[in-house]
Amino acid sequence: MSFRTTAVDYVEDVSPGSGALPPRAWYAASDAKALSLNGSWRLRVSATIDAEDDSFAEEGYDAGDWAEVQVPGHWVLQGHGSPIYTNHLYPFPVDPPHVPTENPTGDHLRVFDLPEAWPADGGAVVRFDGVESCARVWLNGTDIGEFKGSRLPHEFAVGHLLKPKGNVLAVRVHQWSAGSYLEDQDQWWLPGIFRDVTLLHRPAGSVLDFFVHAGYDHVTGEGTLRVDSDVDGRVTVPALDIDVATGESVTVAVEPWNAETPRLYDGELVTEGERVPLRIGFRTIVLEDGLLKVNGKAILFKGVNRHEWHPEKGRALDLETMREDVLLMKRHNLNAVRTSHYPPHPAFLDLCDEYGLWVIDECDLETHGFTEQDWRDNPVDDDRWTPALLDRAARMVERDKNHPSIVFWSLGNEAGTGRGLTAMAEWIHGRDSSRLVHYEGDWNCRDTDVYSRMYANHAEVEQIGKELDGGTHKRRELPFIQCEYAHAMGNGPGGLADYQELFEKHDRLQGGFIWEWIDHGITHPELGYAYGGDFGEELHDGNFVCDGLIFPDRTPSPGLVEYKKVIEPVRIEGDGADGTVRVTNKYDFADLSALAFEWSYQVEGETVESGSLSVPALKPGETADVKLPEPPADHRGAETQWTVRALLAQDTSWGPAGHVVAWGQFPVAARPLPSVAPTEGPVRGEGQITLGPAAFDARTGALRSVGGVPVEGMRLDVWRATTDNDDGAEWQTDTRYGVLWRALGLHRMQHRLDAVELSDDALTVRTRVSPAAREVGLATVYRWTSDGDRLKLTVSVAPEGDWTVPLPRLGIRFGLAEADAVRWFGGGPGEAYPDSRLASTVGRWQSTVDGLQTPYVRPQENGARADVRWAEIGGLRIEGDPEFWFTARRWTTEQLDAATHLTDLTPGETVWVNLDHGQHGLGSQSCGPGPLPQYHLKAEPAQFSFVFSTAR
Ligand code: IPT
Repeated sequence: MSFRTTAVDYVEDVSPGSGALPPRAWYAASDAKALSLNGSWRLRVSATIDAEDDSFAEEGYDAGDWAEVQVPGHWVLQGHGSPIYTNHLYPFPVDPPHVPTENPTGDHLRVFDLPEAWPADGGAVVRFDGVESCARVWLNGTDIGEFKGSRLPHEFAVGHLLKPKGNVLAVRVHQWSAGSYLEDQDQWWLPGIFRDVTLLHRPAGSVLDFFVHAGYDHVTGEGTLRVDSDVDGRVTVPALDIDVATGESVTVAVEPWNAETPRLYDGELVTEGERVPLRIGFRTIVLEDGLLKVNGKAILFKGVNRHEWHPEKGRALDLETMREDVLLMKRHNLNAVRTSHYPPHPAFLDLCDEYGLWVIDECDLETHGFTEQDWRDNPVDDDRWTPALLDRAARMVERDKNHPSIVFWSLGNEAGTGRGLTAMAEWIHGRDSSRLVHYEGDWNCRDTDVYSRMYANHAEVEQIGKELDGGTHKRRELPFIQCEYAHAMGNGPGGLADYQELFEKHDRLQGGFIWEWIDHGITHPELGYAYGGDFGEELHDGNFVCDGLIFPDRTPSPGLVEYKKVIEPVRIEGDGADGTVRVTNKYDFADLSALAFEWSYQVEGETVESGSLSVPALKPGETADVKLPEPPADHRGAETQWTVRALLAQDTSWGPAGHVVAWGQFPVAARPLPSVAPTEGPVRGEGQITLGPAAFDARTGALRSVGGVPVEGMRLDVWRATTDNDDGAEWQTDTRYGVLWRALGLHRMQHRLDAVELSDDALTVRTRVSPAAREVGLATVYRWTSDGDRLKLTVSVAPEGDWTVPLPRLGIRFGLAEADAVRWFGGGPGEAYPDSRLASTVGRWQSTVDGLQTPYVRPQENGARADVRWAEIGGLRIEGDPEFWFTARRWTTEQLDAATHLTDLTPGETVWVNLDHGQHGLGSQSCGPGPLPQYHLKAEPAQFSFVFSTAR
């Protein structure tokens, strides 16, 4: 016996739906009337698909007591139900195409009148740009169809149903459907009508679908334009004097489009009933000599994976937020974006055309959860699902085909392999031969035009670059990209510069896309930003959803600042001694005429003179040696350096004049190391020992004060609050040091006091630092000397026992009772770590203690400043021999380690300062490889010194 009515069978039907119009090119606005149906809608959420009947769709239904919801939006972010985060696990039993009985269903209702000026003739369509995951639609009580494919547009013909006043648009949205099996992307599950709803007038003779073909011949400098249109008409491009019929080709001299100089020509497609604006970019994409070339040139992707995200609105992004993403990307030297893992709001692609970004447009497809059952029953290898896959491919390609920025069509992400993918690739190749097909899961490149991988380590990337990776014959003929690499979860990624070096060295390596753009944290009243598990989910993947280069509020993280430096389009190297700077243009297309160069000269980190530098407008790949001016007057004995910067010469669409694009620094005179002649000796007094400006505990030899500034708990420190990349992912096969460190007990080191020795010129404290239950230890000697004015500490560390792991950090830490302002000479302004330090600029910096913190959504080690020569904090001046890593925070490392959200960190009275001789690298092991061996902080004998005095 069945209790189900046929009216709900569509939810578990593998078909894409029924009633929708064929997909077609998307455009924002034409001269045809349009009515946005965004805004406040009525909402009723039920626990199941059939708890309520569909009478709400009928005219006259009174929804007065329903809630209100904003469209575009997700109802779970507007107080109805909760978001769920899983990486690849389906949050429901895997039994395709079935979904749970508990299937939150949001009935949406909107009543609207037609505007006065709405023409009486012609038809109309209602367009949904994105609804998750399945919807049934009624207009004025008539069922007009149902659809799946959350991040794809669906249009329905409704002209015959419209009336001037009181139209009732009813949309029933189900959170789960057969379509959910195809949408297992690593992100929050967020049901709702999350993109625009628009009513479009369709005048008689209006435009249907059209395809702009705009190629560029880099040999002749000519572009060829042909606009194929389902409805005949004319195509005009005033700036090019083009006025041709649709379907007719025309070849004229043009400026080509590329991501660096994104020349767009405004045009128009005019049919009998409509004028549609066109923005045409001429470019030709080919595979040639095993390389992807645009307009005759092999390009290098400096990309990022972008999910649509807003901390309050989820995936319902407004235009300004999209623009902010594009501007941030351009200002950080990125040139490419993969729309992981679904087609974005179409307006985002308009922005990519306009500002210039290469795009991998990815289909709304991922079946990653089937990996749990060795990919059995994977929909992409089951013919019953192929129509749904082809529908998704067509909806993406047809919608987006007129964007010059799109280079690749991507079949989807993490969907295993199967016939359905092949069918998609075949269809796409047949429909659009002017672009290439991408899919990462196809390591043999059976269906694809590029060898693409994710998280391959440096060594493998190098093998691939050298073409020593083998593979199928077809693969060997193809270029290589990393569609995902460098996992930006928490503190990191490390190792970017090392990847970039490989990408630039081997032609076959055409760059990559960092995982990922933004942390998907959700604004939360108690937690700051919520992540997986914070909404009581049954299954979740914690903060794996916070792995972006920008924080949820779009503040750039240090990872983005590092990436900007690593991929800068101008290389500036110099030789301080002979006073020349070598400038190399690393753009693919642009010369350097848009940039102005500036030199400055620093003494002890402070700029004493600066001026402009004339650099020729080098073409891509060219290098010039440019003479620097005579260095400013002699600064004998001081550390001096040049800094040369490349700035935007004029305001551009994405950055103001003066915006720094690239820079280089090179030393002239080396730093004089601090020296303290040990002229004083320690004096034993009443319970304390004094030495120069310092007082020590007589029994333990612990430092108590320097020049009257109290100092608490100074001792060796090897622990850091492990980063997501230290901890690694549980499925990582590589060594996960964060886990090993904790198992070894490095977070609970004991300090055994062996001796306090007073000699004529030094106080020496001998200790052994080691964890309970283990034989490994660090014999640690603190040797204090003074010249009466200043106090020098030399720490000597000798590992004992069998150390099989590197150290998290090696240095000293201590507490200061009163400290806020910090000044330093060294790397800044932001944090740096051994394998993420290119962006650290040597200079004089200042901050508050709070300003030194990097707000990783899950608190962890952060905020170290590299190459610090000296720092002043809390009345103390500290000079290093050699330079050191400086960190200060208003909580202990233990508190930082224990915190799960930023709101767990409550400042105490004491400021804890770490002065490190070494830090372990960051790597990318929360999904990819750990730090390269050269960035490991090996447990080996070490000696380092600090000189303390009171700050001037
Ligand atoms: C890879 C996914 O493609 C991406 O969506 C994201 O989940 C990323 O990992 C991690 O944040 S898949 C991984 C198993 C290599």
